[in-house]
Amino acid sequence: MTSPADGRPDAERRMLGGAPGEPALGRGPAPGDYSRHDYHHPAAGWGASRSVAHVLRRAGEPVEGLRALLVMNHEDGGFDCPGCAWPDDPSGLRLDICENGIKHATWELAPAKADRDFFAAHTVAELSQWSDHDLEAVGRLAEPMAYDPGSDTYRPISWEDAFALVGETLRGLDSPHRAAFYTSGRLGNEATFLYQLWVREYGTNNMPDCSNMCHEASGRALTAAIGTGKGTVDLNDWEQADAIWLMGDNAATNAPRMLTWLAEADRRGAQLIHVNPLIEAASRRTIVPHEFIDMATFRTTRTGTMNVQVRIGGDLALMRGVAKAVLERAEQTPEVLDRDFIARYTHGFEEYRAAVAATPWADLVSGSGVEEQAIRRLADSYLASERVIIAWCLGLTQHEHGVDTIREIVNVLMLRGNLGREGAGPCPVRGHSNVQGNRTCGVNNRPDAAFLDRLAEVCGIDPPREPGLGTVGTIEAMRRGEVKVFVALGGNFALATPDQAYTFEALRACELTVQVSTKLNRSHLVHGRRALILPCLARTDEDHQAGGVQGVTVEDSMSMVHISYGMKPPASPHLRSECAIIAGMAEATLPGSRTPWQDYVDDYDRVRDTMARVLDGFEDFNARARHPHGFRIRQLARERVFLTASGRAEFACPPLPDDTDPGEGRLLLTTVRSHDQFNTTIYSNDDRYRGVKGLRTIVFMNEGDMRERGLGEFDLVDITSISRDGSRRTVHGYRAVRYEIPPGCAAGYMPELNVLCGIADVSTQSAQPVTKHLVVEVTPARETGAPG
Ligand SMILES: Nc1nc2c(c(=O)[nH]1)N[C@H]1C(S)=C(S)[C@@H](COP(=O)(O)OP(=O)(O)OC[C@H]3O[C@@H](n4cnc5c(=O)[nH]c(N)nc54)[C@H](O)[C@@H]3O)O[C@H]1N2
Ligand SMILES: Nc1nc2c(c(=O)[nH]1)N[C@H]1C(S)=C(S)[C@@H](COP(=O)(O)OP(=O)(O)OC[C@H]3O[C@@H](n4cnc5c(=O)[nH]c(N)nc54)[C@H](O)[C@@H]3O)O[C@H]1N2
Ligand SMILES: [Mo]
Repeated sequence: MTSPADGRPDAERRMLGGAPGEPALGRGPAPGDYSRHDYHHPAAGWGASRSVAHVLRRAGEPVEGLRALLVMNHEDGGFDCPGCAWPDDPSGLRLDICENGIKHATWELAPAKADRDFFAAHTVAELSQWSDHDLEAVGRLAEPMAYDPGSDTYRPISWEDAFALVGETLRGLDSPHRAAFYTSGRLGNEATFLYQLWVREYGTNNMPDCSNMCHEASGRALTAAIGTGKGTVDLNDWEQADAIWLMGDNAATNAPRMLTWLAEADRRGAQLIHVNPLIEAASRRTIVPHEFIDMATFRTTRTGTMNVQVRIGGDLALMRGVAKAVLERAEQTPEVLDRDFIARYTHGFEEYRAAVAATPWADLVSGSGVEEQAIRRLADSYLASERVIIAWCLGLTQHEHGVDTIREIVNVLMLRGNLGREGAGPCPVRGHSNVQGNRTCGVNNRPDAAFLDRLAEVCGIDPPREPGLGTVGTIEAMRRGEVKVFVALGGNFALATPDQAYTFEALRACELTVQVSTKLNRSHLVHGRRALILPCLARTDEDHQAGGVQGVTVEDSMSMVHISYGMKPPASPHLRSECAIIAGMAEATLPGSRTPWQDYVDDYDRVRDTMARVLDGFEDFNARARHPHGFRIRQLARERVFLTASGRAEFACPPLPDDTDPGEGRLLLTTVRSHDQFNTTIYSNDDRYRGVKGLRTIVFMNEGDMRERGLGEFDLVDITSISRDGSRRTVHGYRAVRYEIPPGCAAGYMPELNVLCGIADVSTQSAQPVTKHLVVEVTPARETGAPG
């Protein structure tokens, strides 16, 4: 294979936006023509179908692709879509697939062309100049590889030698805390359990995960408020709700199967409220993809009844405003509050009422960027709806005040008893297909004592009790030389994390980096002194072990657990399952271990039997996982049993954020996904619903903010972020694009713009990087380079 066309010697620098006067290179395919138009079509529907046809053609495996799709998310013998965590339809009536799930599954179905010949032909220095799209587009990884510094290439290594290297290096460290073990939310429950068992038997809780960048704030807020880190609603509730609020979520792109449920809610007259600085596609209309008559006749259904264009970081003030309007109304009409619920089940109401009363409307309006009248209209809608679900995603979590904002959502819900009853409740929309299951099954750098006690008792190990490092803590510790071995079970740590300059140095300072992956990515090129790439089976691959074909379980956003089987022969005969790779590393690390690692790998039922004894709600796991739709982990808060210190659901009175005004001449920048990417996996440079074609290195800006800076459409700009610690970072050669976004706000794409998030820019509430809340200056590009 030859090098992609744009393999210029400075491509890596330009991808990072580090070349003044030159248009930045995105991480997608080599840029060509670009354009922008207004998108007026409904979400999903025929635009999605065309896009799917294109993806299948490009994959060159339309038959495999189609066969895979037909069993995706099906109750019997299907595999769980490796994309997002939106639940499957329990009625089985709907063809439960979506455009982006199809893109995702076909991307995984690629042949294993990243093999020894490929790696022999390309040095790491050369591959570093390839775009991230081109790296993944090589195909699936074929066999284990080890980095050879002499030739600057990856060379084949046997599985046994690879495991021995991991074992020796870990055993040679002076403390288990010198190693960190990352997970991305794709890992099935069984492998998750074995992974944390290995790490804790070895002796550390250094288990950073993608949740540390994703919904950590949701978990912490809900645990404090209602005694569970998860949402309480399921799809039944979605079918019963009179109002669904969707805050900080681009559902048409990131959870497209939700559109079906929004459309159905509209048909029964529910209020559908979208709170977002951008008017996203899900707030308009959709053609429900499984309704073939609608598809054929272009009949659309509404998926939004009200848009509230909040300013970036203004959600807490907005929700406080809703509470204020509700409490004001209650002075005349006390019945608008659910007094019985408040009295029987909650704690702290009077304090909250006083705090709300003391907050002037002017602060709520300036904090949210929404007029008082509009906030009152939102409150009227809230009061007019008997059963309300509030759902949210990253637009709320990746802020300094993420935890407080979610506490405020729970406050508002509790005022009218919208918690623990049908059709109502809080609903975090999770990201990766099994990110929720990872936490349930023990991946957590701050495990609770009860879980560790059970693990110790059932598995006969002595787990460490002190909290371990999360994602940002791990980067800092690697950079200081305190963590020397970094193991990643999936994901793309180098790119998904903030502050690439700093993070790359941190990874390069390691003695050993180990990446268990399906496809080549940046994290294989930014590596330690020694480095391994260990290729694993993907969700779509059949998994054969001594005990026969194995399935793995996953948990969706609504706590449903079910089993998933691969449906095609493995991409390469040299791949191993994640369970087998973990067991191999564990045996090499812990020679005296009494854990039956090989027995677990032979038959995953044995892992599930152990899990059933350790994890709450997993009784009879093997049998229940095989029910047609699996089972739901019992949610006590749904039954109004609150495992908080007071035994009640807690009102909270967080102060209003003081960081909504970025300062004179500055903007708040939020980083989002385009329609054609899955996190760091970039399929194309298009963003269909936002009307962008062919370009990812853009910044969406308010027209007035552009005028003030003398900027026209597509003008080249430099973006400089001002970090909390005062340090500055610049990306050069982006292009300004006019967009309907509140003044003072701007948006651009992750992972390109992660460069701008300083390592210090971390929420003190959740330890999450504040990637939806960067303070920036946007200026015309310093030198005008060649027209791009
Ligand atoms: N196709 C596809 N599906 C995915 C993913 C993917 O990359 N591609 N990623 C998966 C993962 S891991 C996750 S976590 C989810 C992510 O799903 P989303 O949370 O939808 O992801 P983002 O693209 O980051 O979009 C954040 C949304 O929040 C809005 N927003 C930004 N700042 C604010 C704010 O201050 N307030 C409010 N109210 N809104 C704001 C943005 O305009 C955008 O609509 O999707 C999952 N599903
Ligand atoms: N600026 C900014 N940064 C963000 C975010 C943001 O909104 N803005 N969002 C954050 C969020 S929500 C998340 S979840 C993280 C995502 O962070 P990660 O989860 O670390 O990143 P992904 O891009 O999902 O990882 C993709 C890689 O996973 C590997 N992979 C795919 N399938 C499998 C599998 O089945 N098994 C194994 N072992 N490997 C597999 C492939 O090699 C692929 O290259 O990014 C975070 N970073
Ligand atoms: Mo995520």
